[in-house]
Amino acid sequence: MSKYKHEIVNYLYRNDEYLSGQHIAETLNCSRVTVKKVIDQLRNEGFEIESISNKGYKIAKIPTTWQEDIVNIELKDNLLLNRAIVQTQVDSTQLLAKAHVNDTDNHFIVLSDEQTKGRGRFNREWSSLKSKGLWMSVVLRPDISIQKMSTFNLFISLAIQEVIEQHYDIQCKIKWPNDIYIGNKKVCGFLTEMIADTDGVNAIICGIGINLNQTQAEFDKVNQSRATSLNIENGKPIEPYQFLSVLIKAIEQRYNQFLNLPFSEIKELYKSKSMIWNKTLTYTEGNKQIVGRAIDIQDNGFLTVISEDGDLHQFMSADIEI
Ligand code: BTX
Repeated sequence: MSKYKHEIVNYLYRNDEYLSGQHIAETLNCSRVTVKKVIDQLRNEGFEIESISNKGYKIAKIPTTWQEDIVNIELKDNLLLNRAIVQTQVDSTQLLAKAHVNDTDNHFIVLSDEQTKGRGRFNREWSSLKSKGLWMSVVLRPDISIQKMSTFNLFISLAIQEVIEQHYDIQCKIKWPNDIYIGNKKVCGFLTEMIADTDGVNAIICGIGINLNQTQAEFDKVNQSRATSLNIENGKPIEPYQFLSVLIKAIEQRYNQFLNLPFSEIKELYKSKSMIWNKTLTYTEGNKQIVGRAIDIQDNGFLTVISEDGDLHQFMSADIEI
Protein backbone atom coordinates (compact mmCIF):
# COMPACT_ATOMS: atom_id res chain seq x y z
CA MET A 1 0.00 0.00 0.00
CA SER A 2 1.34 3.42 -0.91
CA LYS A 3 2.48 5.45 2.07
CA TYR A 4 0.63 8.37 0.46
CA LYS A 5 -2.76 6.67 0.56
CA HIS A 6 -3.69 8.11 3.94
CA GLU A 7 -2.76 11.65 2.86
CA ILE A 8 -4.49 11.43 -0.51
CA VAL A 9 -7.75 10.11 1.04
CA ASN A 10 -7.60 12.87 3.64
CA TYR A 11 -6.99 15.55 1.07
CA LEU A 12 -9.75 14.43 -1.29
CA TYR A 13 -12.28 13.87 1.52
CA ARG A 14 -11.76 17.32 3.00
CA ASN A 15 -12.21 19.05 -0.35
CA ASP A 16 -15.51 19.36 -2.17
CA GLU A 17 -13.97 20.64 -5.40
CA TYR A 18 -12.12 18.70 -8.08
CA LEU A 19 -8.38 18.45 -7.41
CA SER A 20 -5.99 17.82 -10.26
CA GLY A 21 -3.42 15.02 -10.08
CA GLN A 22 -0.72 17.63 -10.56
CA HIS A 23 -2.00 19.73 -7.67
CA ILE A 24 -2.32 16.73 -5.33
CA ALA A 25 1.16 15.52 -6.27
CA GLU A 26 2.73 18.93 -5.64
CA THR A 27 0.88 19.47 -2.37
CA LEU A 28 1.79 16.07 -0.98
CA ASN A 29 5.24 15.99 -2.53
CA CYS A 30 4.78 12.79 -4.51
CA SER A 31 4.57 11.91 -8.21
CA ARG A 32 1.46 12.02 -10.41
CA VAL A 33 1.94 8.30 -11.04
CA THR A 34 1.64 7.71 -7.30
CA VAL A 35 -1.56 9.76 -7.19
CA LYS A 36 -3.02 7.74 -10.06
CA LYS A 37 -2.03 4.43 -8.41
CA VAL A 38 -3.67 5.44 -5.13
CA ILE A 39 -6.83 6.57 -6.94
CA ASP A 40 -7.01 3.15 -8.65
CA GLN A 41 -6.50 1.42 -5.32
CA LEU A 42 -9.25 3.49 -3.68
CA ARG A 43 -11.64 2.63 -6.53
CA ASN A 44 -10.84 -1.06 -6.00
CA GLU A 45 -11.72 -0.60 -2.34
CA GLY A 46 -15.16 0.76 -3.21
CA PHE A 47 -14.62 4.53 -3.36
CA GLU A 48 -16.43 6.17 -6.27
CA ILE A 49 -14.03 8.82 -7.54
CA GLU A 50 -15.06 11.07 -10.37
CA SER A 51 -12.35 12.24 -12.71
CA ILE A 52 -12.76 14.96 -15.29
CA SER A 53 -9.94 15.89 -17.65
CA ASN A 54 -8.54 19.37 -16.98
CA LYS A 55 -10.33 19.43 -13.60
CA GLY A 56 -9.13 16.41 -11.68
CA TYR A 57 -10.51 14.05 -9.04
CA LYS A 58 -13.32 14.26 -6.53
CA ILE A 59 -14.79 11.64 -4.16
CA ALA A 60 -18.38 11.03 -5.25
CA LYS A 61 -19.19 8.26 -2.79
CA ILE A 62 -17.34 6.59 0.03
CA PRO A 63 -17.70 2.83 0.59
CA THR A 64 -20.37 1.57 2.96
CA THR A 65 -17.66 -0.31 4.87
CA TRP A 66 -15.72 1.57 7.56
CA GLN A 67 -12.49 3.15 6.31
CA GLU A 68 -10.09 3.94 9.13
CA ASP A 69 -8.87 7.13 7.46
CA ILE A 70 -12.37 8.56 7.12
CA VAL A 71 -13.43 7.48 10.60
CA ASN A 72 -10.41 9.33 11.97
CA ILE A 73 -11.32 12.47 10.04
CA GLU A 74 -14.88 12.35 11.42
CA LEU A 75 -13.59 11.92 14.99
CA LYS A 76 -10.78 14.44 14.76
CA ASP A 77 -12.59 17.36 16.38
CA ASN A 78 -14.21 15.35 19.13
CA LEU A 79 -12.54 16.14 22.44
CA LEU A 80 -13.71 12.92 24.07
CA LEU A 81 -13.61 10.16 21.47
CA ASN A 82 -10.98 10.74 18.83
CA ARG A 83 -9.32 7.35 18.61
CA ALA A 84 -10.77 4.35 16.83
CA ILE A 85 -10.03 0.70 16.23
CA VAL A 86 -11.66 -0.17 12.91
CA GLN A 87 -12.19 -3.76 11.70
CA THR A 88 -14.05 -5.37 8.83
CA GLN A 89 -15.17 -8.36 10.87
CA VAL A 90 -14.98 -9.23 14.57
CA ASP A 91 -16.69 -11.69 16.87
CA SER A 92 -17.93 -8.77 18.97
CA THR A 93 -16.73 -5.17 19.31
CA GLN A 94 -17.24 -5.59 23.08
CA LEU A 95 -14.71 -8.43 23.19
CA LEU A 96 -12.20 -6.50 21.08
CA ALA A 97 -12.67 -3.38 23.22
CA LYS A 98 -12.03 -5.41 26.38
CA ALA A 99 -8.91 -6.94 24.83
CA HIS A 100 -7.52 -3.43 24.18
CA VAL A 101 -8.69 -1.71 27.33
CA ASN A 102 -5.28 -1.92 29.01
CA ASP A 103 -3.36 -0.64 25.96
CA THR A 104 -4.07 2.98 26.77
CA ASP A 105 -5.51 5.27 29.42
CA ASN A 106 -7.48 7.12 26.77
CA HIS A 107 -11.05 6.88 25.61
CA PHE A 108 -11.57 5.10 22.29
CA ILE A 109 -14.17 3.42 20.12
CA VAL A 110 -14.20 0.06 18.34
CA LEU A 111 -16.12 -0.21 15.09
CA SER A 112 -16.71 -3.17 12.84
CA ASP A 113 -18.59 -3.67 9.59
CA GLU A 114 -19.79 -7.03 10.84
CA GLN A 115 -19.99 -9.04 14.06
CA THR A 116 -20.12 -12.83 13.98
CA LYS A 117 -20.96 -13.09 17.69
CA GLY A 118 -22.68 -9.82 18.51
CA ARG A 119 -24.25 -10.14 21.93
CA GLY A 120 -27.00 -8.41 23.86
CA ARG A 121 -27.81 -8.72 27.52
CA PHE A 122 -27.79 -12.18 29.14
CA ASN A 123 -25.66 -13.39 26.19
CA ARG A 124 -28.60 -13.04 23.79
CA GLU A 125 -27.68 -12.85 20.13
CA TRP A 126 -27.41 -9.41 18.52
CA SER A 127 -27.86 -9.64 14.76
CA SER A 128 -25.09 -7.54 13.13
CA LEU A 129 -25.20 -7.91 9.36
CA LYS A 130 -22.29 -6.58 7.34
CA SER A 131 -22.51 -2.81 6.72
CA LYS A 132 -26.15 -2.63 7.74
CA GLY A 133 -25.76 -1.00 11.10
CA LEU A 134 -23.53 0.77 13.56
CA TRP A 135 -21.85 -1.93 15.64
CA MET A 136 -19.68 -0.04 18.07
CA SER A 137 -18.15 -0.19 21.53
CA VAL A 138 -17.23 2.98 23.35
CA VAL A 139 -14.54 2.82 26.03
CA LEU A 140 -14.64 5.62 28.62
CA ARG A 141 -12.46 6.33 31.64
CA PRO A 142 -14.42 8.19 34.26
CA ASP A 143 -13.09 8.92 37.72
CA ILE A 144 -16.28 7.95 39.55
CA SER A 145 -17.65 5.60 42.17
CA ILE A 146 -19.42 2.39 41.20
CA GLN A 147 -22.66 3.78 42.67
CA LYS A 148 -22.71 6.61 40.14
CA MET A 149 -22.82 4.11 37.27
CA SER A 150 -26.50 3.41 37.95
CA THR A 151 -27.47 6.48 35.88
CA PHE A 152 -24.99 6.06 32.99
CA ASN A 153 -27.43 4.23 30.67
CA LEU A 154 -30.04 6.95 31.15
CA PHE A 155 -27.74 9.67 29.80
CA ILE A 156 -26.49 7.52 26.92
CA SER A 157 -29.99 6.47 25.88
CA LEU A 158 -30.96 10.14 25.63
CA ALA A 159 -27.96 10.78 23.36
CA ILE A 160 -29.05 8.01 20.97
CA GLN A 161 -32.74 8.92 21.14
CA GLU A 162 -32.12 12.57 20.32
CA VAL A 163 -29.82 11.79 17.38
CA ILE A 164 -32.53 9.64 15.78
CA GLU A 165 -35.28 12.14 16.49
CA GLN A 166 -33.46 15.40 15.79
CA HIS A 167 -31.18 14.45 12.90
CA TYR A 168 -33.37 11.87 11.13
CA ASP A 169 -36.78 13.22 12.04
CA ILE A 170 -38.03 9.88 13.31
CA GLN A 171 -40.14 9.65 16.47
CA CYS A 172 -38.61 7.11 18.82
CA LYS A 173 -38.72 6.25 22.50
CA ILE A 174 -36.40 4.81 25.11
CA LYS A 175 -37.30 1.46 26.59
CA TRP A 176 -35.66 1.62 30.02
CA PRO A 177 -32.93 0.59 30.62
CA ASN A 178 -31.18 -0.08 27.32
CA ASP A 179 -33.22 -0.09 24.10
CA ILE A 180 -34.60 2.44 21.64
CA TYR A 181 -37.89 1.67 19.90
CA ILE A 182 -39.72 3.15 16.95
CA GLY A 183 -43.36 2.31 17.57
CA ASN A 184 -43.23 -1.27 18.84
CA LYS A 185 -40.05 -2.20 16.97
CA LYS A 186 -36.50 -2.17 18.30
CA VAL A 187 -34.03 -0.05 16.34
CA CYS A 188 -31.21 0.02 18.87
CA GLY A 189 -29.93 -1.92 21.85
CA PHE A 190 -26.98 -1.09 23.99
CA LEU A 191 -25.29 -2.67 26.96
CA THR A 192 -22.90 -1.27 29.50
CA GLU A 193 -20.13 -3.23 31.15
CA MET A 194 -17.48 -1.86 33.47
CA ILE A 195 -14.12 -2.69 34.89
CA ALA A 196 -14.00 -1.61 38.51
CA ASP A 197 -12.30 -2.22 41.82
CA THR A 198 -12.86 -0.98 45.36
CA ASP A 199 -11.45 2.44 44.41
CA GLY A 200 -14.09 2.96 41.73
CA VAL A 201 -14.61 2.56 38.01
CA ASN A 202 -11.56 2.02 35.78
CA ALA A 203 -13.35 1.76 32.46
CA ILE A 204 -16.83 1.72 30.99
CA ILE A 205 -17.31 -0.40 27.87
CA CYS A 206 -20.61 0.54 26.28
CA GLY A 207 -21.67 -1.56 23.29
CA ILE A 208 -24.16 0.09 20.98
CA GLY A 209 -25.99 -1.60 18.10
CA ILE A 210 -28.11 0.61 15.83
CA ASN A 211 -29.93 -0.70 12.76
CA LEU A 212 -29.23 1.75 9.95
CA ASN A 213 -29.86 0.20 6.55
CA GLN A 214 -31.50 -3.21 6.83
CA THR A 215 -34.62 -3.91 4.82
CA GLN A 216 -37.38 -5.68 6.75
CA ALA A 217 -36.64 -8.93 4.88
CA GLU A 218 -33.00 -8.82 6.01
CA PHE A 219 -33.84 -9.34 9.68
CA ASP A 220 -33.76 -12.93 10.99
CA LYS A 221 -37.09 -14.66 11.24
CA VAL A 222 -37.23 -14.11 14.99
CA ASN A 223 -36.67 -10.35 14.65
CA GLN A 224 -38.78 -9.83 11.50
CA SER A 225 -41.79 -8.39 13.24
CA ARG A 226 -39.92 -6.87 16.20
CA ALA A 227 -37.02 -4.97 14.63
CA THR A 228 -36.69 -2.01 12.32
CA SER A 229 -33.98 0.20 10.81
CA LEU A 230 -33.72 3.95 10.29
CA ASN A 231 -33.79 3.38 6.53
CA ILE A 232 -37.09 1.48 6.78
CA GLU A 233 -38.56 4.25 8.91
CA ASN A 234 -37.62 7.31 6.87
CA GLY A 235 -37.25 5.68 3.47
CA LYS A 236 -33.76 7.05 2.86
CA PRO A 237 -30.38 5.31 2.98
CA ILE A 238 -28.48 6.30 6.11
CA GLU A 239 -24.94 7.52 5.53
CA PRO A 240 -22.93 5.75 8.27
CA TYR A 241 -20.15 8.35 8.67
CA GLN A 242 -22.63 11.14 9.12
CA PHE A 243 -24.53 9.06 11.67
CA LEU A 244 -21.31 8.23 13.53
CA SER A 245 -20.29 11.86 13.59
CA VAL A 246 -23.53 13.17 15.12
CA LEU A 247 -23.81 10.26 17.53
CA ILE A 248 -20.29 10.72 18.86
CA LYS A 249 -21.01 14.42 19.47
CA ALA A 250 -24.24 13.58 21.30
CA ILE A 251 -22.48 10.94 23.41
CA GLU A 252 -19.76 13.44 24.31
CA GLN A 253 -22.33 15.98 25.42
CA ARG A 254 -24.47 13.55 27.47
CA TYR A 255 -21.39 11.85 28.96
CA ASN A 256 -20.14 15.23 30.23
CA GLN A 257 -23.56 15.81 31.76
CA PHE A 258 -23.45 12.34 33.33
CA LEU A 259 -20.16 13.28 35.00
CA ASN A 260 -21.23 16.73 36.14
CA LEU A 261 -24.98 16.77 36.70
CA PRO A 262 -27.29 14.73 38.92
CA PHE A 263 -29.81 12.63 36.98
CA SER A 264 -32.60 14.70 38.57
CA GLU A 265 -31.62 17.55 36.17
CA ILE A 266 -32.63 15.53 33.12
CA LYS A 267 -35.17 13.24 34.74
CA GLU A 268 -38.29 14.93 33.37
CA LEU A 269 -36.82 14.98 29.86
CA TYR A 270 -35.87 11.33 30.17
CA LYS A 271 -39.33 10.38 31.40
CA SER A 272 -40.94 12.23 28.50
CA LYS A 273 -38.85 10.20 26.02
CA SER A 274 -39.55 6.89 27.73
CA MET A 275 -42.16 4.39 26.46
CA ILE A 276 -43.02 2.25 29.47
CA TRP A 277 -45.55 4.42 31.29
CA ASN A 278 -49.23 3.50 31.62
CA LYS A 279 -48.68 -0.09 30.54
CA THR A 280 -48.95 -3.32 32.48
CA LEU A 281 -45.78 -5.24 31.67
CA THR A 282 -43.72 -8.15 32.97
CA TYR A 283 -40.53 -7.14 34.80
CA THR A 284 -37.77 -9.70 35.45
CA GLU A 285 -34.59 -9.10 37.40
CA GLY A 286 -32.59 -12.13 38.60
CA ASN A 287 -35.06 -14.52 40.22
CA LYS A 288 -37.69 -11.85 40.73
CA GLN A 289 -40.55 -11.48 38.26
CA ILE A 290 -43.60 -9.26 38.65
CA VAL A 291 -46.38 -7.94 36.49
CA GLY A 292 -46.98 -4.27 37.05
CA ARG A 293 -46.89 -0.65 35.91
CA ALA A 294 -43.84 1.63 36.00
CA ILE A 295 -44.68 4.81 37.87
CA ASP A 296 -41.39 6.69 38.34
CA ILE A 297 -37.61 6.70 38.05
CA GLN A 298 -35.59 7.48 41.15
CA ASP A 299 -32.71 9.95 41.14
CA ASN A 300 -30.32 6.96 41.24
CA GLY A 301 -31.82 5.57 38.02
CA PHE A 302 -33.85 2.81 39.65
CA LEU A 303 -37.31 2.20 38.22
CA THR A 304 -40.31 2.10 40.56
CA VAL A 305 -42.99 -0.36 39.54
CA ILE A 306 -46.33 -0.98 41.22
CA SER A 307 -47.41 -4.60 40.99
CA GLU A 308 -50.98 -5.74 40.51
CA ASP A 309 -51.38 -6.30 44.28
CA GLY A 310 -50.36 -2.68 44.98
CA ASP A 311 -46.81 -3.33 46.25
CA LEU A 312 -43.95 -1.06 45.17
CA HIS A 313 -40.81 -2.59 43.62
CA GLN A 314 -37.47 -1.04 42.69
CA PHE A 315 -35.53 -2.34 39.67
CA MET A 316 -31.96 -1.54 38.73
CA SER A 317 -31.91 -3.04 35.22
CA ALA A 318 -34.87 -5.36 34.72
CA ASP A 319 -35.71 -7.15 31.50
CA ILE A 320 -39.11 -5.91 30.35
CA GLU A 321 -41.40 -7.85 28.03
CA ILE A 322 -43.19 -5.50 25.70
P1 BTX B 1 -30.90 -7.12 24.48
O1 BTX B 1 -30.54 -8.38 25.22
O2 BTX B 1 -31.79 -6.15 25.15
O3 BTX B 1 -31.50 -7.44 23.08
C1 BTX B 1 -31.25 -8.65 22.40
C2 BTX B 1 -32.54 -9.09 21.74
O4 BTX B 1 -32.88 -8.15 20.73
C3 BTX B 1 -32.39 -10.43 21.03
O5 BTX B 1 -32.77 -11.47 21.88
C4 BTX B 1 -33.34 -10.28 19.83
O6 BTX B 1 -34.65 -10.61 20.22
C5 BTX B 1 -33.32 -8.80 19.56
N1 BTX B 1 -32.38 -8.44 18.47
C6 BTX B 1 -31.24 -9.07 18.09
N2 BTX B 1 -30.62 -8.40 17.10
C7 BTX B 1 -31.38 -7.31 16.85
C8 BTX B 1 -31.27 -6.22 15.95
N3 BTX B 1 -30.24 -6.07 15.11
N4 BTX B 1 -32.27 -5.29 15.97
C9 BTX B 1 -33.30 -5.38 16.80
N5 BTX B 1 -33.47 -6.39 17.67
C10 BTX B 1 -32.50 -7.34 17.72
C11 BTX B 1 -29.42 -5.21 23.62
O7 BTX B 1 -29.51 -6.46 24.17
C12 BTX B 1 -27.95 -4.80 23.53
C13 BTX B 1 -27.35 -5.06 22.19
C14 BTX B 1 -25.96 -4.50 22.09
C15 BTX B 1 -25.33 -4.78 20.75
C16 BTX B 1 -24.02 -4.08 20.60
S1 BTX B 1 -23.46 -4.09 18.97
C17 BTX B 1 -21.90 -3.55 19.44
C18 BTX B 1 -21.57 -4.28 20.72
N6 BTX B 1 -20.99 -5.56 20.48
C19 BTX B 1 -21.74 -6.57 20.93
O8 BTX B 1 -21.47 -7.78 20.85
N7 BTX B 1 -22.85 -6.07 21.51
C20 BTX B 1 -22.87 -4.62 21.44
